[in-house]
Amino acid sequence: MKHELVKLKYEYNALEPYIDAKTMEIHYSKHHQTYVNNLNIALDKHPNLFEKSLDELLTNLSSVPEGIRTAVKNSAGGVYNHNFFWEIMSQNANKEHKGELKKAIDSTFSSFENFKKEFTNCALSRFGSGWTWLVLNKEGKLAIYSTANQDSPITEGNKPILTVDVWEHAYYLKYQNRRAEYLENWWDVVNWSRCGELYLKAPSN
Ligand code: MN3
Repeated sequence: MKHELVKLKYEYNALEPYIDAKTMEIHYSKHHQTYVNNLNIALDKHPNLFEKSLDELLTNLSSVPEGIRTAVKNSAGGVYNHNFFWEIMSQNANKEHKGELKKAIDSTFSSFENFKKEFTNCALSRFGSGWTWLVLNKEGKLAIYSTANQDSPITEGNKPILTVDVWEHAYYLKYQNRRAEYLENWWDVVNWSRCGELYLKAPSN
C-alpha cells in the first residue's frame, strides 16, 4: 500500500501567532507531501517494501536495497519526523505539564528551565538543516540531541519524546533568519500531555 500524508489534527491557523497559517500550509501540504511522494517513488522500484511501516524501514535501513537506501532514509525520515512534529504541537498547549515526564526532566537536567535552555541551545547550534530531539535513549535515559537533514532518531534506537524542526522552511516566512525567536515562541505550542504519554509508552521506560 502506498504511503499517504497523515491528516493534520488541527487547522493551519491553530498554532497562530507562534506558527503562522501560511507556514503550516506550505510545510504540511508541500514539504511534507513531497517526502511522502518521494518515498513512494523510491519504493516503486522495490514494491515488496510497501508492506513495511515507516518504523520498520527506518529501524532497519541496512535491509533496504542499496540503490534506494539513501532515498528511503531521506524520504521515510522526512515523513516520520513531520508526522511526529505535528503530533507534539497543539493549540491547547498546556505549559503546566505534570507527571512522570516532568519528574524525569527535572532529575535529568536539574530543572525544567535548564532543560529548555539546553534543548534551545542544541537547536540553535544545528548547522544547516535538521532537527533537535528529546529522546529516551537505549539506556533508558532522557537525552537531548540533534539530527542532520531528515535523519530520524529511531534509526539509532532512540525513542522520540519531543522534537523541533529547524529547517528554514519551518520558520522562514514569519521569522526569516531569526531562529532564536522561532524557538522561543515554539515552546508555547508544545503539547506536553502528548509528550508525557509518549514517555510513559516508551518501551525502555
Ligand atoms: Mn520540515
